[in-house]
Amino acid sequence: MIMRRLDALQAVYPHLADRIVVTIMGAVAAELQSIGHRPNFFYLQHAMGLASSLGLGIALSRPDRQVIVLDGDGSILMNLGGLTTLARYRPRNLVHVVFDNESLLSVGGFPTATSTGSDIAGMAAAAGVPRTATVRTLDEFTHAFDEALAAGDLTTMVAKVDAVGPSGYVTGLSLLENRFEFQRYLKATAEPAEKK
Ligand SMILES: Cc1ncc(C[n+]2csc(CCOP(=O)(O)OP(=O)(O)O)c2C)c(N)n1
Repeated sequence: MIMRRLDALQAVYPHLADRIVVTIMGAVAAELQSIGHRPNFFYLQHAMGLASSLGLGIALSRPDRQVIVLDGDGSILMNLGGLTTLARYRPRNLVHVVFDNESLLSVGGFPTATSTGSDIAGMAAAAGVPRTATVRTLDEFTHAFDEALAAGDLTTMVAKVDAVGPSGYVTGLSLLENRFEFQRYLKATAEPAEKK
């Protein structure tokens, strides 16, 4: 049986409590919220492909914190150059998780290039990302995730998941509320000298 993204999220949810989390929009954002929203979670709307770039900026400006990016195959395929920028700056506090369901699930389920063999972990490695992996089972996923948190280096891990999503995509959290709450969270947890 193919791993479900919701199960993967549930398995690592406790590790997200005290880390900065950025997700893409759509299915993964709704699934994470269904487990439980937190002020340290930001769901990047509309700007498809740029969650890893936003995560890069946060990771570079907050070296004191670990940043987790929850990405999708369709999204990162729209921003492959982002992998080269990630590798160039190599934030050691960034864990980039790509849930690869081989589909643009959130807009109706159109097959992406990973369904015909494109290898995102391979592309990340070729871009220069020092730690990469592709995992297929929940055990492999939780193990690779724990290792990435402990490694203290930039990791892109691709989790092959089933192309199933939540029953609905609209949640009770508005885009602006999330934006301001997340900004307040980052400011409140910054070192005193950084507070402005
Ligand atoms: C630039 C841009 N193009 C298209 C869209 C529409 N769109 C929103 S989510 C999505 C699919 C995302 O696919 P993927 O990253 O594989 O995640 P999944 O939905 O499969 O979880 C698309 C095409 C968008 N938001 N921005």
